[in-house]
Amino acid sequence: MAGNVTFTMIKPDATAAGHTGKIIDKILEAGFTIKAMKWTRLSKEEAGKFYEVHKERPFYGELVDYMTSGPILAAILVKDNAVEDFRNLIGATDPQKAAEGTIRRMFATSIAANAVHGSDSDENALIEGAFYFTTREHA
Ligand code: FUP
Repeated sequence: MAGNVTFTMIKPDATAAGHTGKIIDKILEAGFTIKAMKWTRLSKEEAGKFYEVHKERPFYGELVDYMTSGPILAAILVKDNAVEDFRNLIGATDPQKAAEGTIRRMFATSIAANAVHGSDSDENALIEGAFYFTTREHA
């Protein structure tokens, strides 16, 4: 059975453009509850570690630079079928390919600056949540 937890980050392009509140509204309207939330800024080392799975990809350096370029909002979200439902809510990685009404279609500017992150599996949701929050913070 699918888990009920996912992890998100509202990324530097979206926080800088003042879209944070509107994106949170969309997330709540879709039925997610917020279990933990943190306004923070990643160091190069932290961003490099978070995206370590992409280390060999050509866009890795750019991705790390971009993710450290400004503040982000990290959050643990709860809902039945959280990972899949949240991926549907944010839309495809490339905002031009994202469906009408999805968060990336509405707020993202490019494939790199794509407004939000959403975990791609239950396992990664837990790993990524633990990257930012201790168990006590979201107990
Ligand atoms: P997603 O799961 O939709 O966030 O997409 P990926 O895990 O494939 O990619 C993670 C991040 O790498 C994206 F959010 C943005 C960045 N990326 C690029 O900058 N260029 C690409 O061609 C693909 C991904």
